[in-house]
Amino acid sequence: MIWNDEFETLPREAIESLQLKRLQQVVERVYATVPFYRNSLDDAGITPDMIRSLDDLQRIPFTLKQDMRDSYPYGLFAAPLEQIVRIHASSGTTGKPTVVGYTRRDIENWSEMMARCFIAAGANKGDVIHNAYGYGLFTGGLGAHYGAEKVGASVIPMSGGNTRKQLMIMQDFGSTVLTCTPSYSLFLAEVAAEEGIDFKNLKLRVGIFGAEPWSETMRQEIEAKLNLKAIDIYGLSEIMGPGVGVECIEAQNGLHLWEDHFIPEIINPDTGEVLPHGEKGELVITTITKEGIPLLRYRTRDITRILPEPCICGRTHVRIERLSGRSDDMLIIRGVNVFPSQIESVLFNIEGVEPHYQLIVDRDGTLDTLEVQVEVNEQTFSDEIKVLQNLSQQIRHSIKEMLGVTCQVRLVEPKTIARSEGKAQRVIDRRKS
Ligand code: DLL
Repeated sequence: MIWNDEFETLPREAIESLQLKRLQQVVERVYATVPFYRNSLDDAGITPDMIRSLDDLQRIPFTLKQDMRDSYPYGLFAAPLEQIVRIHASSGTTGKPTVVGYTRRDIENWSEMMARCFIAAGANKGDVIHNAYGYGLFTGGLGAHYGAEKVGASVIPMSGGNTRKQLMIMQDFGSTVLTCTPSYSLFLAEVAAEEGIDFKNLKLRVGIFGAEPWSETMRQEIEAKLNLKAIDIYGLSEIMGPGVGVECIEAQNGLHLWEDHFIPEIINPDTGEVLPHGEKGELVITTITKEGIPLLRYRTRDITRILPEPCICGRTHVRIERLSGRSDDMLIIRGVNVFPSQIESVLFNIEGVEPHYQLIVDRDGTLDTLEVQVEVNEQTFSDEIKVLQNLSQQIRHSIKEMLGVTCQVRLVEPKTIARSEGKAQRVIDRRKS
């Protein structure tokens, strides 16, 4: 099923000519209305009429998260506040949040893209969508909500938290689709097991999970524990919120990125050089329909590659590969680049280990140290010391073998690593403090 047949299956040439027209319009718009863009384009010696082909996009300077912080709160808005009908913000780990504003048309486009995502994920009218993304300044809750309503499904606006109540509602209301972070879905599974609730007796069919990195192995774990198809959804508040890209249920392989609204590029994060399709690097997105806060060449810091091959589902928009981490939360441990998702993959393939872990990075003198704290299951925990020692040896060994980094492993009791209702905190980097 496809929500918007006309736009989701446009031939390549039609997508590109639409992109060029819209790119020209957005460059004109920000040049006229946003002093930051006028200055940065002037500095680069570019005027809007110089954008004559999609290749000219490469002449435009990047926009960074810091640029958004510097113009806090409304400095990058391209529409007056009278036209802004919604404001969201993403909480950074440091300093002020990044603020985004939406015009009525922006909300309509966002709902349309989220509707496409729900249909691509296999949800539809008649579904009961249990939305456990947080409602509030975070874009997850309301973003999914509007898309679900647009599709005509029955939305339950649960928001995060109150896990036992979530399970009760899921059972009693007959929820068929679950939307939340992947880590929260596993927490739901854990509490369900404590309560003696078997997901096989629930009506859930599909889960649409995103907002944080997760691995293919975690997908298998979620699908088995929650007895549903787990679909990956990507988005970021700066660009829109959830729904920038989504997997289709037909292929479950790569996320279609809505190219009639966004132009994706992949760059080398160190040099800024644009990389050809298929190569891995940092995703850069230009919004071409947004009115409230259009962004030119926004550096997402997310690492992926563009998969241009046609998809079996019939959508013509390119796919991006499952996100494999961020260029800025990439850990460098004694010179080795390590993404938390790689460690996760190693852990999840080891018998007796639970999908809950935390990485503690520290410094001993001049030497970086990595401690991997991971929960073991009840059964393993009650085993002899020797068994536990062997298990931690095995984890150490696998991580060394797969990633080339030496670490300490600390096996912890079941349910001791803090659970999150939203994004899980996987890394504690003490070197920074
Ligand atoms: O997390 C929007 C969202 C809500 C997406 C619900 C999907 C579902 P922010 O809080 O601004 O927005 O965080 C955006 O989260 O740059 C990625 O690093 C990460 N992220 C989002 N989706 C995925 C995903 C929302 N599917 C940041 N896989 C992004 C990996 C993801 N990382």
